[in-house]
This record gives sequence, C-alpha cells and structure tokens, in this order.
Amino acid sequence: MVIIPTYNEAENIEPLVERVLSLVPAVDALVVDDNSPDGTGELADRLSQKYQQRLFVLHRPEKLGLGTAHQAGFSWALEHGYGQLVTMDADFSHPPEVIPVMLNKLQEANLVIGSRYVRGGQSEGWTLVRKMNSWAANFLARRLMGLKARDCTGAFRAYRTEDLKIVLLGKLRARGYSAHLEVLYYLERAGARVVEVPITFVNRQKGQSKISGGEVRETLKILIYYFLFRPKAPAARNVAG
Ligand SMILES: Nc1nc2c(ncn2[C@@H]2O[C@H](COP(=O)(O)OP(=O)(O)OP(=O)(O)O)[C@@H](O)[C@H]2O)c(=O)[nH]1
Ligand SMILES: [Mg+2]
Repeated sequence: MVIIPTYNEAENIEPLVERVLSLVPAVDALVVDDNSPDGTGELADRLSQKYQQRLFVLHRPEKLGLGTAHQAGFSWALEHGYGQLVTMDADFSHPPEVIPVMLNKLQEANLVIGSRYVRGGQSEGWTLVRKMNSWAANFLARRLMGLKARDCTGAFRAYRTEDLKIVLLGKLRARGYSAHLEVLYYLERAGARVVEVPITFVNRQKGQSKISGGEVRETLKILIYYFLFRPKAPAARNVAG
C-alpha cells in the first residue's frame, strides 16, 4: 500500500497516482486528503472509480498535519491487511521508480528510506537556504535524538506494517512533519534494521509548499523533548527478530 497524504495537490494527484499504479502493478494506493480547498479529495474520489480495488481515499475533515495523516494511513493499512507500506509525497519530489527498489530491499530490512544523504542521493532545485535547513534538521536529529540514519527527515519510506504497531500506540507527540523523526526514533530503538537507498529528490514543480513556521517550532520541540527524555519504545517487542 502506497500512502499519499495530500493537501492542495490538485495539479499533482492524478498524474502521480497514474504513474505509481502503472509503474508498480503489485501496489495499491491510499490518498489521505485533509479536505483540500482545491478539490484534491474529489479528484482522488473520481480517480478511485477508474482504479477500483486499487485506489482508496481517506477523507479527513480539516488540515490535521502530515504526521497524523501518515498514522491514519498506517491504521487503515493495518486494518485492511497490507503487509508492506510505502509513504510518499504527492508532489513528485519522491521518484516513483524507486518504489520497487525499496520494496525489494524491505525483504531484508524493517525500514527502507529513500535517501538524499547517502552516496548517489541528492536534492535538485533547492535553494541554498532550503538545503541548509534540511542539513541542520538532520544534523540536530542525529545529535539530539541519537538517530543513526542519514536522511531522518524525509517521508519517502517503506515499512513493514507489523513494525508500525509500536508507533501506533498513541505515543507520537508531533502532528506535523517531525513525526517522521519520532517514527524513526522508535523503530531504531526497537532494533529495526534500517537501509537507505539513494534518491534524487526533485523540488516540486507544481503546487505550493506546506512547510510553515509552526512546523519548524514543532520540530524544535520534538528535538528537545527526545534529547531530554529519551523515551523508551512503547512496546517491549523488538522488531529486529
Ligand atoms: N493530509 C495531509 N497532507 C499534508 C499535510 N501537510 C502536507 N501534506 C502533504 O504532505 C506532502 C509533503 O508536503 P510538502 O508541502 O510537499 O512539503 P515539502 O516537500 O517539505 O515542501 P516542498 O519542498 O516545498 O514541496 C505533500 O503531499 C502534501 O500535500 C496535512 O496537513 N495533511
Ligand atoms: Mg514537497
């Protein structure tokens, strides 16, 4: 199941879903839309008529954050019996052609990250400021939260659904982007095998960024909380077994 959270992605959602579903016949997709004012949710509904039993749409009443959108997708996929999950942005920054590589690597890992910060990975079309922000967030996540992965902030990931039970126990504090850090934190703490595959992250061509000052503040709070308290993984279960 490929989980695609959307907020105002009317220009992207149709071509992205078409590309993912045609490129990877083995996957289904779930759009998690937060009542986008630009009609992304209705577009996805219409598309789901065309791709019955392959494309599903979860509608939430308002913009509730990227982190909780992923969690809603995780719960939905668990309930519907999917064994492997991919999360990706709707704006083509995450190259769909890497999904089969990630799913292949997931055979021998608990988590596969589509990574900008391993050899062969890169970001294209980013300003220097944006690069520095991303670099700083990853530096601080590794230093303050003790994370081991190189790309801790990216949302292009493949998970085993089973492992996500440990992060779905209401322990995540963030509503927004920084929930990616928390999920990675708990998986690493539980002994997850994390593999990173290089991607070229392409800056969005259409639509607008949803990153806000609020996201930056929440990220700082998360970094400080995990630095100070180093919470244990919510379940005793070790995912590495
Ligand atoms: N459902 C839902 N989706 C969201 C929310 N915020 C962002 N998204 C989606 O999450 C993905 C990432 O958001 P972006 O705005 O692309 O964030 P970004 O990639 O860091 O920023 P850009 O580089 O400017 O694109 C996109 O598919 C958004 O539509 C939200 O509150 N709810
Ligand atoms: Mg984006």
